[in-house]
Amino acid sequence: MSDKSNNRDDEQTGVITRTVPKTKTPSLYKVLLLNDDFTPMEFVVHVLERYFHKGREEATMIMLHVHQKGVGICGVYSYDIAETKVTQVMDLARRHQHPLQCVMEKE
Ligand code: TYC
Repeated sequence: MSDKSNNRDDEQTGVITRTVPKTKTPSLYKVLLLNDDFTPMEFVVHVLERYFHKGREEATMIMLHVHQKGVGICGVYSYDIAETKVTQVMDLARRHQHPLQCVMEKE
């Protein structure tokens, strides 16, 4: 840590104040859906509407993209939000016994 003792407080009171900013911009994470042969298309559209706040049209476009290309982006979030989305999707898929896979990936 490269603190400099060049603050005026130092001369006047002997108190050394931190001059190096400590903040970091938070990393962002993509939440991805993976294709499989069994999860119904309508279920994937529902997931995109419910957890990623997509309208029916955009949700259908993303679902078809995943169906054709194998993977697609649902959204980009901070770590905690992305993790929650992945858990919610995986939980719903498991409850409906669909093999749908949802993962997160650092941007
Ligand atoms: N491939 C699936 C089907 O033909 C549909 C599907 C789309 C599954 C997207 C998963 O992430 C997915 N029923």
